[in-house]
Amino acid sequence: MSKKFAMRGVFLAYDHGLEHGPTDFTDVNVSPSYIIDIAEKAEVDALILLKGAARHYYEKKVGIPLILKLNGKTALYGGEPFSTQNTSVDEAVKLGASAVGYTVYFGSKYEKYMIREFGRIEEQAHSMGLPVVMWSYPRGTSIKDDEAPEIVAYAARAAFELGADIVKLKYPNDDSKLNWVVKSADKTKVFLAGGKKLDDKNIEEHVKKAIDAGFSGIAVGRNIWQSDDPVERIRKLKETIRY
Ligand code: FBP
Repeated sequence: MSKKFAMRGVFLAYDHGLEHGPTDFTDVNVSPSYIIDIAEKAEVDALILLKGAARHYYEKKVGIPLILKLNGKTALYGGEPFSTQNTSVDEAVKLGASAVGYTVYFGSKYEKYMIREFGRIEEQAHSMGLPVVMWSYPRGTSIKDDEAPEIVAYAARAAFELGADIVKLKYPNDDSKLNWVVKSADKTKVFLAGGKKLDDKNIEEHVKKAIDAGFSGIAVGRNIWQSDDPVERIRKLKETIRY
């Protein structure tokens, strides 16, 4: 299997150990090797890890492209959302990454720092030929509804203006605005974020509507590796997305 990074499809996210803590995990999916096994069996289009898991578990022989997430925060922190860089683009390359990822909490009191940090990362990654994925999450006391279509569209446009190749967004709470979100992102490819585990039907319905409106894929975690049959879930999602 080639490691060529596709700008569409299903990305399997597994950075929750930092973002949420092990509360999302069971005895089984607590191990990154379980996730890598799913990624390989289901041939996902990319795997999203932080540097710790990547260093211990992502080897050259893993045939799935790696997106190394460069920033993160814990759920223990209760203030205005602020996610800072914990590793570099150089380290991502050393770990075998094909792309890098970064979360910006637009609307947070600290957005200026994240925008600045993202800017540096974006320029360095692009100068080294690596695509950049932005988790574009408006959040904080000034954001009343992060699923309002105008807020999701703003998050999409902000990612385009800041040079992201791919933007990961929440599903807006008005289906009729999905295409406006895609248009707002212009050249930036739009991916759906997963969220808490829904029933199978719900997530596939969301994905279908999003793809019909021009989304390029989904970057999903819990809805896959918390399910009883992760490989089958991915197969269904892939069918909805591109086959
Ligand atoms: P899920 O599909 O499990 O929601 O994962 C996607 C993701 O963006 C992860 O990369 C990240 O850890 C998590 O969601 C962040 O979730 P939150 O909304 O709690 O910040």
